Order: sequence, then C-alpha cells, then structure tokens
Amino acid sequence: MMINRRSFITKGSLGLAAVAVAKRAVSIPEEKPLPVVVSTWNFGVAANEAAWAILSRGGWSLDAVEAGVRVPEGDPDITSVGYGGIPDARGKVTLDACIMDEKGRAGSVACLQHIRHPVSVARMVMEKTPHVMLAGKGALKFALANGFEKERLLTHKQKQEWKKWKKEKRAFANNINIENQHNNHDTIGMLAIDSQGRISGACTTSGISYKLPGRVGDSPIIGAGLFVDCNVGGAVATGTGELVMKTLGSHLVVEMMRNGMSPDRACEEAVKRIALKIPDYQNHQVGFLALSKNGDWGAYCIQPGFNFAVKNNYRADLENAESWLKKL
Ligand code: SD4
Repeated sequence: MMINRRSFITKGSLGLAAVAVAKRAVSIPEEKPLPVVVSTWNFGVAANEAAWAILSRGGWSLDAVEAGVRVPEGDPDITSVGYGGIPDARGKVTLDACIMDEKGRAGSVACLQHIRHPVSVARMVMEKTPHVMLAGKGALKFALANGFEKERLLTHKQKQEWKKWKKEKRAFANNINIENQHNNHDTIGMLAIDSQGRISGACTTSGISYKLPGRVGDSPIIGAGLFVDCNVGGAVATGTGELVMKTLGSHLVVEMMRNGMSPDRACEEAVKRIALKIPDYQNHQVGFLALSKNGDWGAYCIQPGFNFAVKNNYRADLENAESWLKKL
C-alpha cells in the first residue's frame, strides 16, 4: 500500500494517543510501537520482511538490519547494491557498507570487491577489530581471512551494459530516482528498534554507476550514510553521496532529533542544509529516513520520488517522502 506522509501522521506516538483514547471507550488492545523497521526505496519491503523475521521473534535489531539488507545485496536484479551492482568506470563492482548498533559500536567497508555481502564484513570489522573502517584490498584480505567467499559480482547483464556505456563514452549521468527504472543505483539504508528498545542501522550500496575508480560515497561513512544514537534514534541517507558527505547528513538528522525535532522535521532540516550550502543541489536527489527511539519515523528528500518501507506489528507499507523541490 502506498501512503503519503502527511495523510498518515497517526503513526508512532500520535497513533498511540489516539488508540489510548479509543481503548477506554471500546477496550481495543493498545498499539505497541515496537519492534519497528524502516528502510529506503521499494526494495525495502522485502528487506523489511527478512528483518521482521528476527524482530518478531524478540531478536536483536543488529541481527535484523544485517539480515534485512542482505536481501538486496544478494539479488542480481537490484543493480545498486551487492551482487549484480553496476560497476565503476573500469567495469569493477566496488561496494560500500556500514553497520551501527545501540551501544554506538560501528563497522564499515569501502571500495570492497568480490564479496557479495559487504554489510557482514562491516559487522565483522566492528566485532573483531579495534577499527571502524577497512577499505579496498585490505578490506578484501580481511574478508577472505575471515571465511568470506571470493565471487565475481559483475553479472553478464551488467557487463554488457558497461560495455555499451564505454562504447558510447557517455558522460556520467546523474540520474535522479533511477531506482524506479530498471537501471537503478540507490542505496538501502535500514533502521530497526527491537522489542527491548535496542536500535541499530545498516547501509549498503554499489554507489554511483560508472563512478571513477576508487570513489567512495557516503554510505560507509559513519555520520554521513548512517548514524545511530540509542538516546535519540537513527538516520540513514540515500542519493548523491557527495552532498551527504559535505553536510554529514545522518549525524545532522540525529542531532536535530536530539534537540527535539520529529524525525520528518529533522530530515527536512538536513535537506534544507544541503539546499543552502550546495549550489547545484537541484541536479541531485538526496533522501533521509529517520527513526526515533520511541518508534516514530519520518523522511524527507530533495526531489519528489523517494519512497521508503515501514514494517511493525500493524503495517507493512511503502510511503512517499515529502520533498524540498515540488517537481522533478
Ligand atoms: C553513494 N549514496 O554512493 C550512495 C548511492 C545512492 O542514489 O544512494 N545513490 O553516493
């Protein structure tokens, strides 16, 4: 079901207030806001289901977000994440991912080749090393030493597309909301709170199509593509990473929530910051998605067309985010 944000504000705590009043009158059970999982774009629906399988059994949000984002990572038809991702300008698939939990622990990998599930390597960096981020060959070596299998991530289809791109010498095209077409390039960012109130997040992508070799986006940068603070909530970003990195967007959203803003207002403020600071922002899409520690969620984006998936005990929806610019 597709829902517009503003027509749907009785979620989270507002929804609870409404149900609490109704409960006195007709004695219906009180809505429990937790657990809850939210994730970016329409492929978030299937990812949320995988996360929900863990959350609904009382499992840990960290396990849930890892399992959730592994779904698009493993799907060759999703050409913006993991296996089957669109390669860089040399035809190499290089992946960025990160993960963060309720204790503030974080792990990330950047420009990682040959590993289908970079989010799981990021988790291992977090759990097994004193570091936060491993990049390039070092990240691959670490993954292989820890039991990950080396794979060819470039599918036949994407190889053909890349050859076509090379032949045509097409300039880098910044396609906005390209996930709505087949040739998508968007990131999955996921945030979850489990039944014990533990909040975790994950973010994973193959980055911008045909990017310069070595390019790393916002997605593996803690504070840019993802940030979680258990006292406040979490935020994830999608879209042109360069804009998110220049404003440290996800951290900004969480700090706005710390100062009392709702998740959607905080996301709007982060988009506004981009609009104020980055002269050509109109040529890009950036979307933020946030979840407060109480289980309220919200999103906002530059261009119309950013959607996100929500799953809790009562709904499994795809919602449209409000946008700063009103027309594409
Ligand atoms: C990046 N933010 O690498 C990611 C990719 C993305 O829409 O989400 N593109 O910049």
